[in-house]
Amino acid sequence: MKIDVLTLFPGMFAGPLDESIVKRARQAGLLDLRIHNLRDYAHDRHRTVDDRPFGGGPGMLLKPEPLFEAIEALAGEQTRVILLSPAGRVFNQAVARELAQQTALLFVSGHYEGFDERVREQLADDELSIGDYVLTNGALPAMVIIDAVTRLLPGALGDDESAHEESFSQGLLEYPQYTRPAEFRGLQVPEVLLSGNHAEIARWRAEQARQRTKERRPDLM
Ligand code: 4FV
Repeated sequence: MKIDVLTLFPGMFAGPLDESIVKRARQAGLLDLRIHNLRDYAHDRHRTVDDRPFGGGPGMLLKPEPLFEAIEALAGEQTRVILLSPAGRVFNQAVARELAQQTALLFVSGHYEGFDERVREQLADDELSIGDYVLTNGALPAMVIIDAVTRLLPGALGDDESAHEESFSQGLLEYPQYTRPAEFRGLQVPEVLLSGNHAEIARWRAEQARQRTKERRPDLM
């Protein structure tokens, strides 16, 4: 998969995407990730990327010219252009699975009060939000989504890491899990998990996942 990110803060991407599973996926050629500075597509002396909103109001907006030039330069036929903003559809595991099917993604991370509307109208294939809160810019949302999508790429997870038995894979929260020692400070691991009776263990886990989801996230049921 090819992922391009357009941002005013390329430096923020150094680190989170250079570790663990994402690092391995990049080294294995499963993910071709490139970070682009929007300011490189502004050609006036001050490399201006923002301006005041027509009609007044607080803050600044991202201008159309640098964004159009950058997106038209970076997006190919197959590229899905995704704006990141609180006005987007809320990202979740189902959307992560959907994006993991694509061949090329271009994330446009916002800043200031957001984008000139013509960018949204003319160039966006999709718009995503990582949650109902306001961040300083769209760099973290891009990293969150890239992390969730990368681990779904075939071959990204080693065999000791599994994508199928986890939260949201069956639409439910994950069941409680335990590892050695079987007793810790008098706290016992549930007997059923030590029984070796795999059918019984699967039943217990399914029931635990249902109960936990019902208690904590009835909206998922
Ligand atoms: C955001 C979110 C988000 C809004 C103003 C950047 C900020 C600034 N993006 N999910 N929540 N963006 O808060 O995606 O432009």
